[in-house]
Amino acid sequence: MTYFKDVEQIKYKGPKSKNLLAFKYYNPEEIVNGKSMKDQLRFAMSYWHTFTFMGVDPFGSPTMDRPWDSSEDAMEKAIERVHVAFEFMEKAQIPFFCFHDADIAPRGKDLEETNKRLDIIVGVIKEEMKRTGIKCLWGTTNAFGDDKFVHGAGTSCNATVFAYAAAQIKKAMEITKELGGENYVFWGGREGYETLLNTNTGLELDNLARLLHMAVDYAKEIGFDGQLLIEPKPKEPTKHQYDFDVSTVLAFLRKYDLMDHFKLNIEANHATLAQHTFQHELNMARINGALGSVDANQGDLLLGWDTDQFPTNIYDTVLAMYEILLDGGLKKGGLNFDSKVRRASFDEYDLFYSYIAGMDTFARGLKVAAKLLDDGVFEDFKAKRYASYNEGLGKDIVDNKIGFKELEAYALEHGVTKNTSGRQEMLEGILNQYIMETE
Ligand code: XUL
Ligand code: CO
Repeated sequence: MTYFKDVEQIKYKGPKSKNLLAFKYYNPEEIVNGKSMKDQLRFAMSYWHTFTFMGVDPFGSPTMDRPWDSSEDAMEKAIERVHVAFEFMEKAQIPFFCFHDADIAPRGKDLEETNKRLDIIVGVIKEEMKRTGIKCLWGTTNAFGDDKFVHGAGTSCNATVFAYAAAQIKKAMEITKELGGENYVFWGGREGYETLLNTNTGLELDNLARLLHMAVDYAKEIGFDGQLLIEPKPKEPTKHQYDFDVSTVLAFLRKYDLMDHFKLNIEANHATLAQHTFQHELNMARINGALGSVDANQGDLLLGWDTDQFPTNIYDTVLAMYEILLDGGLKKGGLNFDSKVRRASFDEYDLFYSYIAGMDTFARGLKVAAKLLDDGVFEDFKAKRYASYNEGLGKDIVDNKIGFKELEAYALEHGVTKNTSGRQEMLEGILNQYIMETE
């Protein structure tokens, strides 16, 4: 059964094309910075936003009446969604997908039935993967939606809920391995708190670390060699999420001796919710050797919540790709569109327009970032800006050769040299020029 009859595979037609169902900048085979765009960008479809989001918001009912959801039987519907998801990815040229267990199969009456259902759907997904060559970027479990997780999963005050969450993670890791997933993600859905009047934060954080150590051990036991990732987010659904931002997660990983086993999955809209830029979060992960993968989306400056919009802001994608290229590329990671169409964009063809817009914006971002790096625009400026640490006094500081007494003697004798301008506006002007002029 074909659901997108009016769409052939989306092809690159160049920036002058007026074809709305074509890529203007994403040219999968074009080589940028030594690799094809396809291999540089490693685009992934989020199963949840693309095939299980029906347009519900806190004020209104579903708006997306999908033709592939016509069966009354939950398993038949789930199977049809697999087929349409692969038709969509093939036509949109998306080489990877990401999923939660709950996205692909309906929950059963108990864990046993849920797991059996997962096995059936995983079988169908595997056939489609074989047919299309599309791969799994990462899997995860949904340990936040069900009412049992009302007080959290690994940080629940109820030990039986902790056990249930562990059982779900165990199964989700097994099926991610079965699907050849290159990473496994932990987003702390309800791992956080609303009030300290009823919360033992010390125990909750220790328990979260225990759960993650168990996951590390189990990955080793079953031979899952994918990268484990933590996805920071400061708030929503809880008022205070424990995995607040990159720096908070790094401190947690270091405290609990987990640094060797985890990297981070950085989401743009989570960065801005934490009052950081997307680039800041990528930068913090990069300089700590912990940049794993990316959830590509954008928020809305005027709204204070996680709007998960498709990324169309070229500045953000240039600066994100800049950090990613400085890190040597995405490696096992990818750009997962953790993005959803607006509730009013309810037509199924809106899925194509939104992915095309997101993929083109990142493709262009990649090219501009690669040119900025090639020409040494900001890196040469930075090298000169910090040149005082290359010799003499500065080199002694960097080499840890001197302390307060020697520094005081230096200051008393020499004072300070004249500061030079930071030239922010000049650099912003150059950035604009590259965005507008790069071929
Ligand atoms: C929630 C979010 C999740 C994770 C996976 O804000 O980003 O979809 O990416 O659980
Ligand atoms: Co996400």
